[in-house]
Amino acid sequence: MAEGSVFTKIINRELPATIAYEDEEVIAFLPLRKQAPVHFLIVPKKEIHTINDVEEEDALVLGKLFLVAKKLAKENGIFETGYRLAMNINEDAGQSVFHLHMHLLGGEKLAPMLP
Ligand code: DGP
Repeated sequence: MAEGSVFTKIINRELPATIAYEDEEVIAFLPLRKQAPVHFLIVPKKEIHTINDVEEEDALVLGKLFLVAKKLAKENGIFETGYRLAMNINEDAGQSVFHLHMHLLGGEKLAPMLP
């Protein structure tokens, strides 16, 4: 897949987004359409397409996604009440942007994953 996912365009400021966090390796921003009152996308700047493509060298940045999630959960008042971290991988999971990302969802009672 060629470089230049929609998220890379956000990182490069070629597309607008509401950015909530950024450092050298990770960016977090609001999705186009929220699926919960609190919803962020937490994205490694390196254009890794899916979890299937991660390498040993990506371990640190993957860990950092969780640290950013925790920080955003705290800042958005859902640290104690609870939240969900989710990644969709490939077609059956409904992945639509092939630049690895973690969804942080919360701010309401989320639908159980095992009803
Ligand atoms: P997924 O289905 O897991 O691949 O999630 C893709 C997410 O990306 C979804 O929340 C919608 C969001 N998204 C897609 N295109 C854009 C965009 O151009 N800007 C922003 N901010 N979010 C986008």
